[in-house]
Amino acid sequence: MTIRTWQWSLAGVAMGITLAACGGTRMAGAGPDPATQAPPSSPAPPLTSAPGGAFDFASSGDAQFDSWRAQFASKASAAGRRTQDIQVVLDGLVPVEATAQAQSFDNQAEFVKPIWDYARTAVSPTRITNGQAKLAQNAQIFDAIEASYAPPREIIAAIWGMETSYGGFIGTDDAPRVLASQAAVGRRKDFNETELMAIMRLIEDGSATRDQFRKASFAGALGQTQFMPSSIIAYGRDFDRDGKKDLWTNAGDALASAANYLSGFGWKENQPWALEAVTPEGFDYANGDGRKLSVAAWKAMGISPVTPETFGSIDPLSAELFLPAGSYGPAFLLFDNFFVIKRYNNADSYALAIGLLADRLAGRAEMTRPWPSEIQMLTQQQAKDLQAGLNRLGFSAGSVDGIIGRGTRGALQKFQASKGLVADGFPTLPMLEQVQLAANAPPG
Ligand SMILES: [Ca+2]
Repeated sequence: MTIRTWQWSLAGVAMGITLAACGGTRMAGAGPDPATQAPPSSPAPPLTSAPGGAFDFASSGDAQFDSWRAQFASKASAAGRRTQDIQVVLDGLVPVEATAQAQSFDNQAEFVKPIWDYARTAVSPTRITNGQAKLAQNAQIFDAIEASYAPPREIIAAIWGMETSYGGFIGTDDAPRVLASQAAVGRRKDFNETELMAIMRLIEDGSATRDQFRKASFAGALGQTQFMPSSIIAYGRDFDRDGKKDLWTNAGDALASAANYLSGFGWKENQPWALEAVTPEGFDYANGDGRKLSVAAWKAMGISPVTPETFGSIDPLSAELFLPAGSYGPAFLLFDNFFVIKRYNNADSYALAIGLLADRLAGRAEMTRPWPSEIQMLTQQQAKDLQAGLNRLGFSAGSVDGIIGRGTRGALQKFQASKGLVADGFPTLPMLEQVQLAANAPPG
């Protein structure tokens, strides 16, 4: 969860700390798992420790990793973390192989599948059935959570279902290992180091044990509702009041934490996350450019929200028109709560899937307009080509990363409008060809 925007910033700042190499005795029982230990490089790098010799890490066999670890251990110590916690979190780590790690991130479903494939998978009949059963089994927990926090139970249940199949699979990666592996190569270094220090704090205050952090996602997210360590500190709840925020094995703790997180980011009670909207014939799709208007204003433009139930008067609410499949599929009016869901995972497809699953868990009907089935989506390389072409033409699509987000869609809409095409901002193969044709045309 939380800030899964994988624009890895190279935030590494040379720390300029010179550490004295020194030999040391290994602590008994603190060695790396022999099954995962990489063979030592030749010559093996020396053991390193902080000034004063407070730390004693076994070499990982990766000099860059060992160097980063020694520097980070000193930094954590200077920040007030206890030596024993620094030692237990960082010792025995062997970095994740760079290629395996990159593949994990490249395979993030949010950015590879068409949004409707993602939504279809996310809102599968099995997940709806299981979710309804979980809501029934945990009715008392959900009653109490709904009474204390703003979001409705179906939204919390949808997050639970999406993140870990309702607690069925919480991950098998070691959070310190995956966070450290990224930090050591300078990927989102500040972010990952902050999360490592949060792990040390959680161990220090007795909230969790080192072993619990061995059950994480490949990105270091933890427990049944997949919190990053710093989010456990900031938003975690001890629902059953046993003194621990146990998001791993206690469903109440995990669900109350998720509800508290969404409340903290401003969930508005009794407002929808989105409503499906029917667009009129001849609608100007350029209005779906991220602008926010009142529902009353959208209605005046011929947009009809499909309102399965009353949320009170929605006319004054501010909403954005979202056309995830352009002119080829359903349209939505997005309300503030949609953007609160994105604080959990910053992808439109994720927030859409959570909302649609929650709607089904609440017993609402399927969308009136189906997702398209016959459109060929762009590959990631073609998406990059589209972005590069739009940038070249002066329609700013932002960074050429192959991720079709709002920036790319907005730029494509401007291009389409300039050519007198249906300006729906939807990237199809024929649209890429048009952009490339224009971008490669000789000037003048
Ligand atoms: Ca608890």
